Amino acid sequence: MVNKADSSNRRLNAYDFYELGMGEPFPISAVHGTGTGDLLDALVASFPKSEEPEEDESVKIAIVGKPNVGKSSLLNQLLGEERSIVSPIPGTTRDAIDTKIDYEGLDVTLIDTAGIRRRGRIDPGVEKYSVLRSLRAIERADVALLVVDATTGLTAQDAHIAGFILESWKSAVVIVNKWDVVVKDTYTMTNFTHHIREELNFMDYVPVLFISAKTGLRVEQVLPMALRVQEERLVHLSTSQLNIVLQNAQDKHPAPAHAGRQLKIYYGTQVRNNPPTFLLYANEPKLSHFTYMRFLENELRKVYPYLGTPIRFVVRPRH
Ligand SMILES: Nc1nc2c(ncn2[C@@H]2O[C@H](COP(=O)(O)OP(=O)(O)OP(=O)(O)O)[C@@H](O)[C@H]2O)c(=O)[nH]1
Ligand SMILES: [Mg+2]
Repeated sequence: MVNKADSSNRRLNAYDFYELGMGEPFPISAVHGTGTGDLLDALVASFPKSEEPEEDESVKIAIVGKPNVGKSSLLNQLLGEERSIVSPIPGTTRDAIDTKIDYEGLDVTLIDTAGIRRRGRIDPGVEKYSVLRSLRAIERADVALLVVDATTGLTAQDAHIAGFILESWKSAVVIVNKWDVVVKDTYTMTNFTHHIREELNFMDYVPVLFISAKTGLRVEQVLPMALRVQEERLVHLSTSQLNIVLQNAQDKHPAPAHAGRQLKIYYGTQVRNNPPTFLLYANEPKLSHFTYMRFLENELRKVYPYLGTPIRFVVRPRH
């Protein structure tokens, strides 16, 4: 770190410090703040990447969704007591609240979060902070309960949160709340499910529950479903099972050729779980286009559904 690098002249000279042989010099000014961002980036990049699980071994379930959809009401129903503040003013819960419970002998942490506002509509200050807390809650969780409001239908903002859950490789259950106020006929639930499947077509493996956090309707199904989805993260598929799927899929529908070249997957193996991650060896990984990988994923899910859980393919070359 080369301090007091205030003028552009000094900034240039700072590079003389390369000669010290102590690695890259960072010209900064502690007074003016110049260069400190780069220094921080480099510092953070040098931290060891810890994959170690938190000491807390409990199953972590985050309750996420837009403001006012009923996240805190759901938490209260799950706990059977008024633990977090329920109010009709959007954005009441500013911080994530962790509640540890013992569910039939299993340690579970429920994380109630502040609502996630759509990007660009976040007020500065506290609102922004609470959004970051929500996204962090998803990162800390194993399973996210995505609570949506039945009275408004699924919005772009809900889909955005779902996208974030998927990007973080977390499992999800969609909870359609306030089902008590919906005027229903025989088809309402089917139509609503269809609507969700369409809007969240990148996540068609998620289970959907229709509940009322107010009346308690089907709330008793929420935790069993969340825990079932969590177990799917730990499923291990044998190499032989996986290769049968890969072979059959390619026989049924070979990868389309691009400029005369065609992806050929030779074999695969599950290298990780939580979530299930498959290493596939192929002739040319760069030929693995999204649509074909999606097809393979769907074929795999026909054999093992991985309810509510994303699965990951990593394609490597084998010459
Ligand atoms: N009719 C009906 N109203 C509900 C239901 N669940 C919640 N509400 C109402 O919706 C409003 C918001 O509920 P909260 O539980 O505070 O919502 P939240 O998602 O935690 O809101 P923020 O923390 O502010 O993001 C309150 O007026 C609740 O009474 C439900 O199932 N049915
Ligand atoms: Mg709340």
